[in-house]
Amino acid sequence: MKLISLRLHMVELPLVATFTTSFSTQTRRECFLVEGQFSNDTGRTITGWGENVALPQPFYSAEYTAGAADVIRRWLAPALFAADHLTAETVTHQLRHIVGHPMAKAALEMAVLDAQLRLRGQSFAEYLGAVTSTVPSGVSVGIQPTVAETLKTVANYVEQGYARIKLKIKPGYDLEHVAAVRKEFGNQLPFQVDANAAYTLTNAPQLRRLDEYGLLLIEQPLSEHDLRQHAQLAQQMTTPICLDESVESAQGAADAIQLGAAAVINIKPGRVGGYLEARRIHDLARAHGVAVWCGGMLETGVGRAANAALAALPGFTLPGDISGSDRFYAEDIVAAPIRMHDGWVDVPQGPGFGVEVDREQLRRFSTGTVELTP
Ligand code: OSB
Ligand code: MG
Repeated sequence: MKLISLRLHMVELPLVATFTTSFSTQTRRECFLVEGQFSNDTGRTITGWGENVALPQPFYSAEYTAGAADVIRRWLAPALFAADHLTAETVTHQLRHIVGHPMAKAALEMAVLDAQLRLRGQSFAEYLGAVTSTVPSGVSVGIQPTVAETLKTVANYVEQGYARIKLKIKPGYDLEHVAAVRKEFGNQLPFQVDANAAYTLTNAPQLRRLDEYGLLLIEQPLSEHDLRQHAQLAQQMTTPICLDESVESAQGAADAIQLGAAAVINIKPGRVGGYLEARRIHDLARAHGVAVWCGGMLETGVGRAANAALAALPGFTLPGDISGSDRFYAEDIVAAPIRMHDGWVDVPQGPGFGVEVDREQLRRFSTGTVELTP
């Protein structure tokens, strides 16, 4: 394919409830969708969609929404416009001279993938090698100001039928909340925590106290670059350590596994530069007997649909952060967003990512568009 034009649709969607992590409180989602126009050898034109998952602030990772749009405009888009035979499988190669910016690159790879698969009439799930048509749906619960509010919030998601609860934690908002959730909902509740790098190895004695609550895992307790420290922490506690922020590539995943720093890996396609790298991490982890699950970045319907397909690969043996669209949004920007029922979401089966962007909704939430041409 040849890239004809790119349009970045900057959007701002209100969240149904504020979402607090150890690094920030989000009240709305500011992100952008990438709309790519492509032509194939026979002159057919086709549209493909991608989503940029960077947050507005560089607190989770170095990337941020405006920065991702800027690097696409100045550097990534021109490199793709220069390519004569663009395929999803060669996007990474075309962009390899630009250091970093995995989320910006992933959004572009998505648009190429979606277009390529639509041309072929193939679903993303089939392309990836998905082995199931539904995937278990977990929910990520933000830090609540009080234990009572944590219990109330978790109760609501448990009643809705979510297959797994992940509670965000930080120092001062950890043991007490975890203990209360276990006591209230029992030992059968699939339950895990995510610290978003809020601790250091000196907190090992406190973190170790989480061991008695039968958690599925603790996600990213220490800072992004603390691979060795995560391995040391793993020696000091029985709860499996899962890495999120620390894993930025298949190569990094291999190092983490080798070091004993990751018993489990949270795979987020944006964080690792795209869905093809995400699949490589899946393959690597599976070969090593390391469980993986699909993380989330408060995606709109486009990103969530693609995540559901990824999570249908055989190595995704733990429920992902693939909650229904209504967990974050009263209204989405795709026609039929992901819905959770009885703890499951359907893997989209239509061509490409299998969702249609609703232009009217896009206009409603739009804060501007950036037009890019060769
Ligand atoms: O650490 O998994 C995380 C959202 C933004 C940044 C980091 C994380 C998260 C989530 C949200 O936990 C999960 C979701 O999108 O459902
Ligand atoms: Mg995380």
